[in-house]
Amino acid sequence: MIEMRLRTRTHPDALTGMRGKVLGDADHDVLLTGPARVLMPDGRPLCVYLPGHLSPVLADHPEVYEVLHGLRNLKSDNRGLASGTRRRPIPGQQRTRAKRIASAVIGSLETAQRQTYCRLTAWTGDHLPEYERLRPLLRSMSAALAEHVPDRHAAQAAEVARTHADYIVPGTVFSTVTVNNTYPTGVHQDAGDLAAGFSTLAVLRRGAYSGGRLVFPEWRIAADMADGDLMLMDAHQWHGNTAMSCPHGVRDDRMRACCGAERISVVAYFRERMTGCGPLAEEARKAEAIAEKRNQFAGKLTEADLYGTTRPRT
Ligand SMILES: O=C(O)CCC(=O)C(=O)O
Repeated sequence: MIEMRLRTRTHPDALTGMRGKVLGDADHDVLLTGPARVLMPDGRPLCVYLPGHLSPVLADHPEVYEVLHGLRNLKSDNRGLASGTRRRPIPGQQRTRAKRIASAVIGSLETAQRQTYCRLTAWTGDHLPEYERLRPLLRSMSAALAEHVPDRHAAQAAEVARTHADYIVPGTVFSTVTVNNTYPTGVHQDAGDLAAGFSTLAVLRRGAYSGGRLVFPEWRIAADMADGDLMLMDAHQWHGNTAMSCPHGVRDDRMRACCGAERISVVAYFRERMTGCGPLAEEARKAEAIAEKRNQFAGKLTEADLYGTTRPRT
């Protein structure tokens, strides 16, 4: 494996202008093509690229692709800059929304704004056997993190040990997984994952397409992730993808329907506020109590009535 220490970075003003943008090939100078460890100028790891690392586990477990492919119709308008657009206000609501993209969050989530209890995401709760079928892939990703970035893995494992087992993929240091299907992410930084930990990103690829390279634009480094490739990465650094195209065009429907092109990225990580969650059954009781109050008073209650005088953890 080659090791590379970066010296130069993109000027902050230029980087600001890139936020939310889908990148092009002019946004990187170095394309990683073999196993590589890339360090930032201060010695912290930016990424470790492991081409083909997951090919054996994907070959042994074809069901993993089937489950991930099955998630392609789950859309999200909550990915902010990663959607390649800016958030827009929703009339009459405090919430904002970005473009709808094929991005699904599966696994566990902590409390957030109006979701005042920890939980499994809706898909996960409804499809537990399918979620469990992803374990071989997730275990292999977690083991690679332990082997190649042991200090970050240890920091994450320590937080996992403080978290109720209901929320952790057994045999891994992951609580949560984002699965993206065939769209280029705009330049963004991930949020909510453990700062002292490290993120892991796998790619499964089908059909003919070009682009979709994973780029760290501040450092002008990229990888054209092939099927079975794994990137261990600091997701708090700006990152995004180059535009994707296939012989029939660039739109998502063209990519899938005409070219049979598919790029699935699987981002597995630990959400740092999961440590504050009670057992799943206890959190589910909280959720039921709130739903019951809502139903009883059908929209006549304030947040203080529902949650008490102080706002619960968000
Ligand atoms: O698909 C990729 O290469 C990047 C995915 C990503 O950055 C994300 O989902 O946050």
